[in-house]
Amino acid sequence: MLSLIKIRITIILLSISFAVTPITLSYPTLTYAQTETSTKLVHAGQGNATNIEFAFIPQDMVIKSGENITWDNPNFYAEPHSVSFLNEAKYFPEFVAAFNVTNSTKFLSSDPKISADPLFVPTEPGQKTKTVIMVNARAFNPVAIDSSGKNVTYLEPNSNYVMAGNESLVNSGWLWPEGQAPPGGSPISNFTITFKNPGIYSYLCNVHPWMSGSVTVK
Ligand SMILES: [Cu+2]
Repeated sequence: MLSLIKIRITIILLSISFAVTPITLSYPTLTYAQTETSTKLVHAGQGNATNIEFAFIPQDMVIKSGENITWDNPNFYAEPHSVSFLNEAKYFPEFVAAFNVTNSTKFLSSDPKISADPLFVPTEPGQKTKTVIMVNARAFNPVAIDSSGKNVTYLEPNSNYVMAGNESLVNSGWLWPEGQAPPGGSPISNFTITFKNPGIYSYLCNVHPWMSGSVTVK
């Protein structure tokens, strides 16, 4: 039941996300000039409002240990992307999640001008808590979760994070084109990671999970 609600809400949010941005499937051939500096740049998404490429460009990077990669969102249209490294599928940061609150908890909208109620999961008889569906901060904000899965550290917007390599989740938060974060949203437009340890690091976008990339650290 709960997962059905989660899936439905995710589909609704995805539908809203795509409803505002027309998609075409003809992708141009893209070239990307890489400058020889210690910081490498990867674009999240490319194209224009009528021809969006949902991809990381370049998709696969090879760097030396100690080098940085910065991801940005260079687009003219307000479509967010994330850079999300997770070591298990269960750490995928969904947009919404179920949270338990005490039965007596009442939620009042902070803005009387909007028509809003939280979504509750139906309660079982005798249940001492109720379960409410809320947006998941780990999906939208920069965050790192250590290898134990228990220590959650929120990062500043546009952070430079040093990757240990065994994290459960490292997420950029939603990267918006410069100046296009929605009102009230975190103005995040880039994310930088310093890779210290050799290995192959795969990542995806939590808005468009078919967008993926990798960083090979030699
Ligand atoms: Cu994306």
